[in-house]
Amino acid sequence: NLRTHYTTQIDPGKIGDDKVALAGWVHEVRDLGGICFVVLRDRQGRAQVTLVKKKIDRELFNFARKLIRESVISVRGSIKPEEKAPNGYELIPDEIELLNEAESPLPLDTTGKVDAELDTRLDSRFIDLRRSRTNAIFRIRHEVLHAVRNYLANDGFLETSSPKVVATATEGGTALFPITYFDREAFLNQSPQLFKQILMSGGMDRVFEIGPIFRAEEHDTRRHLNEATSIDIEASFVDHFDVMEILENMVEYVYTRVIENVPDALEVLGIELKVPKTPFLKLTYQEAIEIVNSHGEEELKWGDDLSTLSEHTIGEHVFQETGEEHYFIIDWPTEIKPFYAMPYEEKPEFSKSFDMMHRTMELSSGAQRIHIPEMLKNRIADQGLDPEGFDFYLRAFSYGMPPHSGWGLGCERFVMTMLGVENIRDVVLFPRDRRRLSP
Ligand code: ATP
Ligand code: AMO
Repeated sequence: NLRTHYTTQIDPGKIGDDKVALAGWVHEVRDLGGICFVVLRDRQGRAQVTLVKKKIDRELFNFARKLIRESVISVRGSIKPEEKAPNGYELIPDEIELLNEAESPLPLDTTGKVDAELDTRLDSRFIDLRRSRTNAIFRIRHEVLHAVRNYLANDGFLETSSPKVVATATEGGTALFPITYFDREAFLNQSPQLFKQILMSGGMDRVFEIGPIFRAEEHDTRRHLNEATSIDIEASFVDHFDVMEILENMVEYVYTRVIENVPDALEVLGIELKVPKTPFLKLTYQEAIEIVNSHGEEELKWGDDLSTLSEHTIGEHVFQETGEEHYFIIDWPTEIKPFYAMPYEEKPEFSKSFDMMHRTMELSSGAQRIHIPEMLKNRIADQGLDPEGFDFYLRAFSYGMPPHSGWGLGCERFVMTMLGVENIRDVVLFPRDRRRLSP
């Protein structure tokens, strides 16, 4: 066995004379002459391997002293409680096996002592991931997705997958990536939107998907990716208020699970996470633009989309008033929402749509959908799209489509706002943006 435990799985009080094996990377070698410490690092943490010259085989001692940082080793030996060592123990080795030697110098410092530019870190992501901050972010991201799946499955949602190669656009406004599909032109999908709606006609009732979305947005910002991960739900026989409730409760649940399950990762990042209070404040679009206009930095007219600056103005305003970072903006003008959003019967210039916002940016959009085929066809045409291209979608509405609602939540934005990370690329293993196609 190369490994019997992770470094954090050892309870020095419980492990007696049993031999253990740890495996990982040489984080540091401290050679003090008469004593040598090798700090071994694995995914979960660190352990101190202690070699006292007088008490240990001379050859093993000399071998340990010469280990090159970031080489891969497996160490077998016995555990001794030691309060000053990480996790309260040290490992006295019988054997150190060098599994792979690292070259030096390293492309990046892994100890966190020397900071590197994001681009340098992304170019060498394999080694960046060995830094404790990066490691913590991705352990938290895992916990977020795990909690999302748990929450939705427990709430009766079935996990589904939709095609990523498609023939049509869904989200007007953002461009598509064209690809060659045999002898035809096709596109990378911007959203599971049309497919999750078709599933409602199929009687699947409540579905969710966690998957990639592709958007050929040319802008280079800290919160846009060209390939992002979307958490999507769609549910039948419910309205937009019902799915907003699912969303806020899910957010609350996910924060709670992260605090409970990965406190050590939060500690590495120096974050004291606060669970958002539900229900989230609901501002109407009208109220939102009034807040912006009353702050005087910008003048918005009814029908304008919210700029980045206005999102910040409203976010700060809400935070000052409520102390909370999450809120909804509801009842958007029908004309600035996608064709599938349901207008209010009595005031069709407003739609049953919402955005879920964080103080700093939009996290999610959703709506009750149009389930009446004629109305949907007209809305597609109104937005300058060709209804014929939507045949495969529209057909699902003519043979018994229930009223339904749903939302899409950007996974990366959810994680970055939770952790207060400045750049969205920090929460993606291998980000795709305007300039980056490798690794
Ligand atoms: P979504 O597109 O998912 O609705 P989003 O937050 O990406 O959400 P966008 O419509 O892309 O929304 O942009 C929202 C606001 O961000 C826009 O009103 C625009 O002012 C601003 N924005 C978009 N691109 C840029 C950019 N390159 N630089 C600065 N601000 C931008
Ligand atoms: P929307 O276009 O608002 O809605 O996208 C939903 C959420 O996905 C995230 N997102 C992105 N994150 C990073 N980079 C991008 N380029 C990017 N684009 C989108 C955001 C955004 O709020 N079909 C609807 C959802 C629905 O109505 O169910 C949709 O796609 O967090």
